[in-house]
Amino acid sequence: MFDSRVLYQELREHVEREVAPDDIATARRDFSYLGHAKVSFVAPDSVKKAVADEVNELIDKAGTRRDLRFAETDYTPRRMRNVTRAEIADLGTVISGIYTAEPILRVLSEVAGEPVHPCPYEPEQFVITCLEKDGDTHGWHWDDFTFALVWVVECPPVEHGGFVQCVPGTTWNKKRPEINRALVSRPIYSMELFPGDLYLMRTNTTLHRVAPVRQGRRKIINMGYASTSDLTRDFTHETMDQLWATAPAGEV
Ligand SMILES: O=C(O)CCC(=O)C(=O)O
Ligand SMILES: [Fe+2]
Repeated sequence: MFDSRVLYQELREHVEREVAPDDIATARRDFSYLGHAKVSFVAPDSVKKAVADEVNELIDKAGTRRDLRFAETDYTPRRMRNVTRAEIADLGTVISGIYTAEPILRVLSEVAGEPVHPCPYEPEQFVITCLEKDGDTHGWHWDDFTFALVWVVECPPVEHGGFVQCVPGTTWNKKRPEINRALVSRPIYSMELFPGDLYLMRTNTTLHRVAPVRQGRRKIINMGYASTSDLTRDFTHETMDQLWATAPAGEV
């Protein structure tokens, strides 16, 4: 049986003893220039393994296929299997505990250069995504809230897709998303990822996507976080609300 107190203790000790000021300084610089940074040093292997075990279990238990496109992101494709925040909180224990863990919030705030808060809108707090079929992709989009921390559980070699691409310094006009305009206006950065990696992205001003997977599987958990200014802003949540309201496409 999983003991969340032991895991929390390991996380706290890891952050206190193993995270070097240089790791944070490098990530902070990348994050401010590029809108994203690898932060794989945030958690020890024991925590990554506990998160990965829960992700694998919940995909098998509750994963739902989706095949959607939204006007608000220029109809870019979302072809994937998901487990929602509500399902993760109901069926799991590790992820919801780690999400609000103070040592993680502290490191993320240092990398971001500003306070990072749990997301006040529950459906965007965390979501599991599995890309498993030829052509599965999380197409170009922005997120509503400022930050996302992505834990990579499984990822195919870059030759088979599944890497992340992003365009920092872009903003989301939901009525006129003009994604192709953003793509030709600024440099696109691509990030190779491996199982056990974590990355932080400024997702409200960084257009991003996961390149289509051709072979193999890609499993992640995305944790969304708010900036201080998000906490006092009014949001609309079209894409998330549609994502979870839509009847599942195909098999479970
Ligand atoms: O799978 C990824 O690396 C990114 C996921 C993402 O952008 C999202 O869930 O909004
Ligand atoms: Fe996203």
